[in-house]
Amino acid sequence: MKFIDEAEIYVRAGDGGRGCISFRREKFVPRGGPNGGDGGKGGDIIIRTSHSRRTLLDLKYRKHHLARHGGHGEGSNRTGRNSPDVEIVVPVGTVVKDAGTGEVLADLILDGERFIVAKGGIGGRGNARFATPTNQAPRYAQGGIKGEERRLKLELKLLADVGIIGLPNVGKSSFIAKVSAAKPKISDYPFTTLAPNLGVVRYGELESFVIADIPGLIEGAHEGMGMGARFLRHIERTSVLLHILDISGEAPGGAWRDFELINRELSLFSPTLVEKPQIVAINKIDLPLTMERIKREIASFKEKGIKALPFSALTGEGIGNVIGEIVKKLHQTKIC
Ligand SMILES: Nc1nc2c(ncn2[C@@H]2O[C@H](COP(=O)(O)OP(=O)(O)OP(=O)(O)O)[C@@H](O)[C@H]2O)c(=O)[nH]1
Ligand SMILES: [Mg+2]
Repeated sequence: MKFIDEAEIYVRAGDGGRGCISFRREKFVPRGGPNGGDGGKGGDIIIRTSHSRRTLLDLKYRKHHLARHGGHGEGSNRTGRNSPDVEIVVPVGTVVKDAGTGEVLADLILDGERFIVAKGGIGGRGNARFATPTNQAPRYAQGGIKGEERRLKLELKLLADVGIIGLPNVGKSSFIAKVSAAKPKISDYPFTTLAPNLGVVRYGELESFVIADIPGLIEGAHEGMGMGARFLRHIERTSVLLHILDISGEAPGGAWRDFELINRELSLFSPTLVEKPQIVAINKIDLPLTMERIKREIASFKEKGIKALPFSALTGEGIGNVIGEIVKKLHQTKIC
């Protein structure tokens, strides 16, 4: 289940400021010396990694990154200002390539790593610097060096942060389709999903996370029943599980029975999987039968100390709460 996130961006560092040509003018000093200051440095463009970013989504919307030019030098030996660097924040694991040649410029694997992708030009020297015993009044200064510019291709192998589990047909793929741009197959028969789907979910200004669904689980999955448990390894590295339940059908024992069944299969497959934080959400609240039963179900989960969130993947009702809870849990697990 490899899913490569990509973004192409254009970066341009700032040019260095011009050096200044100027001469001291003072009363009673007829021939003041040169006092043109140097130009300031243009800003660099820096790529920095942070665990707070999960995907390259925001860079698909912001493609141009320009740093400011350095200030020009001025008279009285005043140096032009250095311009601030511009930082582009990317997820840990991002590979930076030259978009033209495909050459790998950096493979950023540590949190907080910084890499200068385009250097700002240094400022030109002012005429004060060129004064020599034989030329005490130089009438020239340097221009600033141009800032580097580049087209970059950023690539990131996406790993799911959130895994969706549940019985077949509960609406796992419908959830992904509603909250991301992914277009998984959705149908009213069990085992519609034969291979995991990945979606990128955007929230807040710049944040996003990756969510994956897997084929539905049934009793005996750990022994190979249904699609079996072989897809569970795809969600072993996620931080949070979203457990979707459906109470619209005939379900003796209600949602709690389904909830326990899935958790039993999880623990038989892998003890670490069952210990991951789970968000419990009951789908299809747009259906009258679900609405009829929902209060009782939420109450019975509450008795066991579990918050069950009602939502509809069809109408979108309650989806915001589910996303909010996921984000909260991701923060708690220090992923976001
Ligand atoms: N009324 C209603 N139907 C829904 C809702 N969410 C999903 N469904 C329907 O439920 C059926 C199953 O949805 P899927 O998203 O394919 O379910 P799944 O859990 O991915 O199923 P498998 O991949 O087979 O495990 C489809 O017919 C969906 O249209 C909902 O909120 N309301
Ligand atoms: Mg599905």
